[in-house]
Amino acid sequence: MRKPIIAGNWKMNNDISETETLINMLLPLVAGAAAEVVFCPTYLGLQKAVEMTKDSNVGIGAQNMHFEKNGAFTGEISGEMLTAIGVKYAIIGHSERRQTFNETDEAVNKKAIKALSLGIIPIVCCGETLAERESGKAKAKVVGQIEAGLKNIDDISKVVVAYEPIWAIGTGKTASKEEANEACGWVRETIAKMYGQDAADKVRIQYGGSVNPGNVKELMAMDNIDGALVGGASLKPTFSEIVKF
Ligand code: G2H
Repeated sequence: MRKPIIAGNWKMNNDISETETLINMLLPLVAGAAAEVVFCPTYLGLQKAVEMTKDSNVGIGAQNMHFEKNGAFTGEISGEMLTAIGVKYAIIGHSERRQTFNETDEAVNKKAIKALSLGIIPIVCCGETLAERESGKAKAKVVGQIEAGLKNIDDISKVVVAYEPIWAIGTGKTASKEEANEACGWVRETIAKMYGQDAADKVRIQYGGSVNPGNVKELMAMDNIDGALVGGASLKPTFSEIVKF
């Protein structure tokens, strides 16, 4: 059985003191959740977040990481720096990073491999644009991202994949549970071709894109959906309703 994993992607929201306030508010509310719960604040809030959650059921994740250890990479943070402060997860290849910061499948792959080598669980994102969905190219896009982004992985069972259709991100538009499940199925099928069915059956696949307390239950009931990557709704007290779906 795959343990559900629900992660809050706080994106570029909350300074350190707001991060502290949000954690203080959410911690008691998410306590006792059956799902694995992850908060992903900004880089600036990570250390505080790790300290504040150390005796709780919440793990802390970064929203990105570089694949090199150190060097002339202005503005970047390495996986080694994250593990040094106790960060346990890293979102990799979110569509906002792919679109706004030109992150490629090749970089996603290097980051995923590096994260795993350090014991960080990578949450690797994939998903198609509206134009790709409308022109029947959604499956090809998702399969291509998984083939390129998840090649040469030693232990695929540790990887978490987030399927996030770009047209459903922050738009209030959610993929139907059937559409979401079908696409998560493409992800599992591709991983099965690459690493075998047994390994693919262990990989947790999240759906992301306007997940909220009202739609989480039906999404989580689908056989290929093992969790959620939640943006806007993870900044509110009702995030607890999502993790306790
Ligand atoms: C998709 C999601 C979180 P939201 O980006 O990764 O954001 O839930 O606001 O659509």
